[in-house]
Amino acid sequence: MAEVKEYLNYIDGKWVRSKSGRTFENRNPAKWDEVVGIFQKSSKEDVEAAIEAAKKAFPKWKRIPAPKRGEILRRATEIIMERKEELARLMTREMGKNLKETRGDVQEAIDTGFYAFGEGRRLFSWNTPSELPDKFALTFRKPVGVVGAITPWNFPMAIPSWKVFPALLAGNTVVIKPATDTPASSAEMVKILEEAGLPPGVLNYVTGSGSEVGEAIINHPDVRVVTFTGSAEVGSRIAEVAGKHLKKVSLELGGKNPQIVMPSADLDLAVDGVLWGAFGTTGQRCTATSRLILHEAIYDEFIDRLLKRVNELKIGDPLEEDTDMGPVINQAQRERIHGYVEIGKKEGAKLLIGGEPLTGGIYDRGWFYKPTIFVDVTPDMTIAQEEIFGPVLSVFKVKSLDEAIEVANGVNYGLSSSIYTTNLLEAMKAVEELEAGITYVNAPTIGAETHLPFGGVKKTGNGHREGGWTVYEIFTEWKTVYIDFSGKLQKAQIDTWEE
Ligand code: UN1
Repeated sequence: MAEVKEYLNYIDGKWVRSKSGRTFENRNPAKWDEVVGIFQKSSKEDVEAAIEAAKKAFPKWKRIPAPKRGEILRRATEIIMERKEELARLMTREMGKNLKETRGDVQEAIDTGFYAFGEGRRLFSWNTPSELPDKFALTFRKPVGVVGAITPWNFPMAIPSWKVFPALLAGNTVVIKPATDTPASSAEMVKILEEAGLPPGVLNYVTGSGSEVGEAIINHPDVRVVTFTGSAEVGSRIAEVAGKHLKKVSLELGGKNPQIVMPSADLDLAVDGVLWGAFGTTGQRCTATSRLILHEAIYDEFIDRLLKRVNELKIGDPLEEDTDMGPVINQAQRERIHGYVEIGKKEGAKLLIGGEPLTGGIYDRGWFYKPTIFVDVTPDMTIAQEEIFGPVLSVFKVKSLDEAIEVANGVNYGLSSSIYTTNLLEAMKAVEELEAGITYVNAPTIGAETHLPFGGVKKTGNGHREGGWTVYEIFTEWKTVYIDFSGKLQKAQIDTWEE
């Protein structure tokens, strides 16, 4: 077996061990016995050093013109492009999703990097007429300061890139804490940014647990923005602490995303959609389809076609090109998913397929779980309401579009949503009525593109949107400037203008 690589923290431009002297292993969820890397189990002291470095680097970094900051991101993105295949393979080993998907994950980082590069020559702001003569009213975007980025394991490079690239482009400095299940992909991203010429201290990388490293980041007074993607529970804790310190905070939390299928839909297309939405990434996306809402007129037919296709899914080693579905991320998560399945059965939902771990052969070496479908699910059940984050789909039968929309909206989350129909009026109504940050028509709930706003309503977040131009609202503050060249005292709201 090849020697296992030890990854260090990156603080003030140097790769260093944790002052705690502790480390942790990152294992391949498809092959328990394979250690992907050894990482630093950092403490509060490491976080303080990283924040100190970021604070020290900020005054210089923010003075570099945005187009020039963008040049560094462009170089980094070009390196990611060159190394795409190798990065995807590493990511599959640490996260367990198949190669097609990890290539897509790296591609999201590439798309985000080039968008950020372009934004260096935009970062548009507004000018507007003053109410007084000989006076300009202008606005500018300013960086906020030190950003703390806490990222999840399901998109090991894409989500760090959504946060780090725009934060840096806007002139902030960053401390990133990646998920302990997937720290290698973000370490590679940091190395690439270093190679592309990012000055020391501008980006710092500290690995370790949420309770030590995450808490130290969110509680530190010098971190002015916290950006987090993960569970609603942790998000709410972050908002509480950030509220106490009056920090800016951007949260991307859970989803319970519905796909509605109406009688006029192309059923094969809708089956393709739900298979990809529910079982792609083994159901471990915030945008995953966890609820399928079928009109009664096509219910039986649809379930038949869906079952046939689920049985054909190839579940196995995600490094093999034809694998559709890999394992779930870890043992705790598999137990959690199974716990929900047990609750579903107890509450009276009918298990149509799956509902247990896969066993035998390679399955005994990884955290594999069968694609699982429940029918006869009613909106009040736990599996209809809570985010499971695994390959579990709940199916509902409805009599009308109105009822479908009512079921779709009857949860606390509102990230993504989808309707399959060829009826224009139904499509428009769904677009108008579905309570979600994203609605797809004749496409699955997953597959957001990086240059559009990404985020959700209700408990999915706190009103921010990542992606595209909207992410720059998170990482900038507005400066309003009035320039009076009248040569006299002019009083807004009081003086009236006369020739
Ligand atoms: C997530 O699951 O947190 O739209 C992000 C999608 C991906 C991003 C998902 N582009 O499914």
